[in-house]
Amino acid sequence: MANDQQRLLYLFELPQEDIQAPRGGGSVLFKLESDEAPPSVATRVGVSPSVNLPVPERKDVTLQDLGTATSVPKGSAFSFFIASHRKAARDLCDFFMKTSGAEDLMQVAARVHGKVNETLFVYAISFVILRKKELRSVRLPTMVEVFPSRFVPQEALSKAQLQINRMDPNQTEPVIIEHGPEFSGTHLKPEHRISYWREDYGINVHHWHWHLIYPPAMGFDRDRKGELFYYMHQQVIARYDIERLCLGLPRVEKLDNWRIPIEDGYFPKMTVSISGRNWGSRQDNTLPKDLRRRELGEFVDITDMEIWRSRLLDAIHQGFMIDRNGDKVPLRDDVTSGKRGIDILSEALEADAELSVNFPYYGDLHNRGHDILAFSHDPDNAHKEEMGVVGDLGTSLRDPVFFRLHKLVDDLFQEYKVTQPPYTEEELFLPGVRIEWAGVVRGNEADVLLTGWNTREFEASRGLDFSGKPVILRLTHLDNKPFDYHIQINNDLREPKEVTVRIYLAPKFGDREKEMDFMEQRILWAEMDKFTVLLKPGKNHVTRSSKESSITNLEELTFKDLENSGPGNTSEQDAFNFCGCGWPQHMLLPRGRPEGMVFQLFFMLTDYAQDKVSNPGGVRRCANGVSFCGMQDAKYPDARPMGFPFDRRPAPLLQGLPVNTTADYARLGNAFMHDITIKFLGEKLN
Ligand code: CUO
Repeated sequence: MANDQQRLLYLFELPQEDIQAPRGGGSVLFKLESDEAPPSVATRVGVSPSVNLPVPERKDVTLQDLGTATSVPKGSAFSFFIASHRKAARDLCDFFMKTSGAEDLMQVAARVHGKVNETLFVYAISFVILRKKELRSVRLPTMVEVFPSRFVPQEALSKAQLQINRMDPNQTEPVIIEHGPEFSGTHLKPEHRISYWREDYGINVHHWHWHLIYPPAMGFDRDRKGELFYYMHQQVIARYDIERLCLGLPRVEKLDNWRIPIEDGYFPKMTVSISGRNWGSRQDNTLPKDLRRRELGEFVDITDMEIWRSRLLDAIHQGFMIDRNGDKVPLRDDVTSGKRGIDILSEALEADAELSVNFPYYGDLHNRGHDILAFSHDPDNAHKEEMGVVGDLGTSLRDPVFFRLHKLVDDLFQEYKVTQPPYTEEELFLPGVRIEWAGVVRGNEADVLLTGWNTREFEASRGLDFSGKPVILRLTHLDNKPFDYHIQINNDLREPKEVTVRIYLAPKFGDREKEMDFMEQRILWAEMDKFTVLLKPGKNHVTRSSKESSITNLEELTFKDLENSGPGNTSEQDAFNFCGCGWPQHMLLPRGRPEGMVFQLFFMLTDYAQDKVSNPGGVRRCANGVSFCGMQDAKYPDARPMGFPFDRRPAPLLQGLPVNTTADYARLGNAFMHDITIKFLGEKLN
């Protein structure tokens, strides 16, 4: 008898093949009762299935019930940035949400499979699994295995197929596809030097997963959803800029002039699916143009983008937005509704058409920005070309232009942030608690951290059919050696004190190889960890492993992991799907340099009594990705603004002295700064 995990897991396998094709290496078969199994697929593998998933006829599943879900053509790209595609997703998710329990969802989804776009299908079943309480024990397999063609060039996949065509039919050894660290281009173009980072599977999977949890216009809101859109993307930009500094590249420039060509092109070399449709390529120096994709209902003028940006800037500088009734909506935190100024701004900027205070007026700057860029090579469909990768949630970080667009978005958020009053000394200081020393230790060595390459294997043959043969993807990625933070803290109070420990990392020197002032370094600080600790009176030695980071997700679950995971209903697994979101652990540290690069760690303790967020019904703790992804069925577990204390201008005076650099914050006893070195070994880490 199949368990919930098995019932739903195989809906993710071979998304482009007939639902009755054997899955699980031939051991699993969806059997659509009353339909004839297509013999070509059912008999090809020649293994008799051990798990049969019977799917009775469902008269309640008709094409009409799917609304606009069938409007996205099969085999083509699906983009959450396109309004008509979002509507299709909403319709399909609403339909799947009406099911009750894993068996019902499996039957309905199996009947819908093959009738809608493949990416849309996977998006919708993932969305529903994440939101249905009764499906909390079901985990999602990694996108790398569901859609391998989003992670490696088509050439590599075709080579594997050719190899299979030529090999002895009795061979059972898998074919191995090696990929990286040389990715989409040569070093003739400086931007290619950082392609190992942009094309990393983990950060692209993270981005897909994050947007699955926080989608716009899907008929729901979440605590601090807008603020998290700002913060998660701000941190991605900060980390990208840090990586660029490691490589001697200048920091990314915002795309604020849509009337000049975009210098850097991007050639993904990948296909959307087995349909053979290629992701669109953008030549160097492509001029963005008004978008006229009639088949998608997408019409945007460059002028619209300029007007929307200008209106958003007006709102930021005036301190209020104007709603559809013409009333002012102040851009400040509202205690009654729980909405913060940053949420209001973010929902108008992202934009969430349902949550924006005035969608027709403030427009759709960020989503449409993705669209204009994704179609800049064929804005009017004259060439019938597919969108570029920047239009897809699971591939957009591959393209350098993603970061230029999101730098523009972040620039608007920062414009708002600098209008906010700096934190007062009272908000920053925690009397009675002092950090005596803090740093990092790896093995026997203090303050030197190491990065290098590593590999991770995935089964490409779970997502694509290679004539029923196993094919393994061996992906090279940046990695780091685990380390521990050590923090010595004196609690001078007479009683125990619970504190939040906040840890950030930034390069010590900017692109001019000079120490940065507070404002320059402010937006480069990358959050590394945030946790609570109970300090006893007197001396405390706190240690924390880098693997416990509040931003990271430790593992990508493969089909194999999930097949071996048992019934999948233990309490730790309960919160997993949500927590499965997070920055990849292997990308926790920036690369550094072969000769070593100096970074600064910033530690700060704040009063947990003030940071605490009450969550009625108790909090579902999970170790993964909380800072970037929040928590399931719970409020974001930190009352302070995200990015605190670096999200605002510095306090002009601290303890009576001016603040010029971050080191001036470390004058407070509850903060501490420490230099460390990150060395890139350039070889495979053991
Ligand atoms: Cu995540 Cu633009 O929001 O890609």
